[in-house]
Amino acid sequence: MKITGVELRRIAMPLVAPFRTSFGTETTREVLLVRVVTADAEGWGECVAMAEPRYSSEYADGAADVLRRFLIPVLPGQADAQAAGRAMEPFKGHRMAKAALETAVLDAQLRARGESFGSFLGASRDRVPCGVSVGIMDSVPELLDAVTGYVEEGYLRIKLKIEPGWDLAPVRAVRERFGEDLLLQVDANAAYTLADAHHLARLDEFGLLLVEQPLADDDLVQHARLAKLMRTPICLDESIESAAHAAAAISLGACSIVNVKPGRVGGYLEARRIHELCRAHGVAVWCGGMLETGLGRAANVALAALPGFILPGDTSGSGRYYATDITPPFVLDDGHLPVPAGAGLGVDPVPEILREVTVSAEWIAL
Ligand code: OSB
Ligand code: MG
Repeated sequence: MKITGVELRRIAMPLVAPFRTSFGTETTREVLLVRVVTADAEGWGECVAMAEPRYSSEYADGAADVLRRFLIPVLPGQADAQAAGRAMEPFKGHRMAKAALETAVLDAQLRARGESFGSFLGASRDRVPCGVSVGIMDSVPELLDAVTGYVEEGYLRIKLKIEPGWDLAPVRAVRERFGEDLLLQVDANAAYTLADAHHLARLDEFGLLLVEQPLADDDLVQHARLAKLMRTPICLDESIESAAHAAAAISLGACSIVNVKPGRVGGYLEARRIHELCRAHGVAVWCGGMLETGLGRAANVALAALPGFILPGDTSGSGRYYATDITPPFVLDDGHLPVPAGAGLGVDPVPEILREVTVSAEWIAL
């Protein structure tokens, strides 16, 4: 497949409500989109790097820079996703940037041959159960209102963002209001240290599915210690940037569940490898999210349909974050989203909407 050029497009999407985590508050999602053009088809990749390096070291402007200077120039003349991935390997890190370019190449390749992401990745279902990530709020009543809305929309699992000072009380309130059958989990985004182990163990009484990334990104050994001190299963997000990290975490006993985010691990091919590895070790995985537009969401839903993705993902409907998505919206049906069946991602940006949210676009000819 001959790639003739790549477009880097910056868009800004207003969120329906501010989204607060232990690392910051978002009101607008600034996204870098990568569009690969070939003679036969175009492909899209959404870079999940955020505007500022708070979730991880990557950020959107940095991703655009490394793509423009290093990653796009080494794309082979004849490239498929695997070849593109190999060509980018000598450059360290920048996994979110690499993932976006690899995904755009994969989308173009699959569109050209009429195969869907789901079929290519090995999806075993045509719809996936959906959870929702609920931000930190100013008060518990405000949180209960938000969770009530999501439960009424049909979400099958609720994830509460936590941080020191916003943990036991909100979790207790949600558990008491919605009962023991609600699938409930929490995500600390690395806001605690091992010195908080005793406090974190108090979450055990709430019957949570998991606690996600309680300690720092590089604290695998501390996570293994914490795992021995609490009953709630530990799930890692930020700590797992590759299949090698997942293997290390599993052998150390640092986690018993993995949040798979394709952007964080360098793309859907590496995400699939992590799925295979975890499946072989009896470690459950689920698909995380990064406030994706419909383009990234489509690929995530396809990944979430693989057989090892046994927990509901952060694969919410488009309306969770955006009043108007750049693609036709993903809408929950009975708590599930359909896996797109069309070629490639199976969804396209709506040209007028894409134009409205575009901040800048840059064409790099190859
Ligand atoms: O830790 O999973 C996370 C959003 C941005 C950065 C990190 C995280 C999140 C979420 C929301 O929890 C996931 C989503 O709904 O897309
Ligand atoms: Mg997380």
